[in-house]
Amino acid sequence: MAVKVYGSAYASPKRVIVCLIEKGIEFETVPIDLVKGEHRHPDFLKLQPFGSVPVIQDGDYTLYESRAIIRYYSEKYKSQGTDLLGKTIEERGLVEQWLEVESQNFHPPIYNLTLHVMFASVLGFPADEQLIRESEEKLGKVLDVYEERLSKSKYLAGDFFSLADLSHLPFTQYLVGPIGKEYMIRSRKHVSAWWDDISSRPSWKTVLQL
Ligand SMILES: N[C@@H](CCC(=O)N[C@@H](CS)C(=O)NCC(=O)O)C(=O)O
Repeated sequence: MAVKVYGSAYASPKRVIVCLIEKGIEFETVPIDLVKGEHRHPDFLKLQPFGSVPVIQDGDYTLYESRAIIRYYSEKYKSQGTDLLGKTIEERGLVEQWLEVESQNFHPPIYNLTLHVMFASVLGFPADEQLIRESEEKLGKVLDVYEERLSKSKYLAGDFFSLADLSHLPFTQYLVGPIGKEYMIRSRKHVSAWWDDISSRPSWKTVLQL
């Protein structure tokens, strides 16, 4: 039975979809329109009580939080498709470390940029220019750490592509595209090479065509 992924048009669900493709897991998408407020409908809140996407349904198993979902499938199907967790417990530790960095350091400023540059007008609130400037500055500092790390290893957790890299795909795609701040990637040689590598994976190209 195919895994149902709710909200596939948005960035966080794309984190899940690219993982499912890397793992060779069959899925179908269920549209949720955030602009129309479908994520606040009582039926949706039964699946995700905090009202955000993604949620997956796998038979009678329901799971939300994109990073929990990608960890779940990478572990459940460890030997199927791309191994996204590392071969040793030490590699796994580094995958987890960089997944946390993505979630705790990289994500907050890039989420603010996404909301205020891409979605303010569509959601009907004024973009906060000061927050945009501060978020850009914070993200730049995070990317400086990435530049240093990626000067020593090809990918974040080591010399293998993992969930830590994959988790960056959807929002970095916004950064280089609609947010209009590609210079933040291109001005850092190793980050730039890493982005070219991970964003040219067939799985991500498939997501972009969905
Ligand atoms: N921590 C959640 C965050 C998901 C998230 O921020 N989803 C956005 C779309 S990319 C959303 O549903 N926004 C609507 C809202 O939160 O009201 C996850 O990773 O699954």
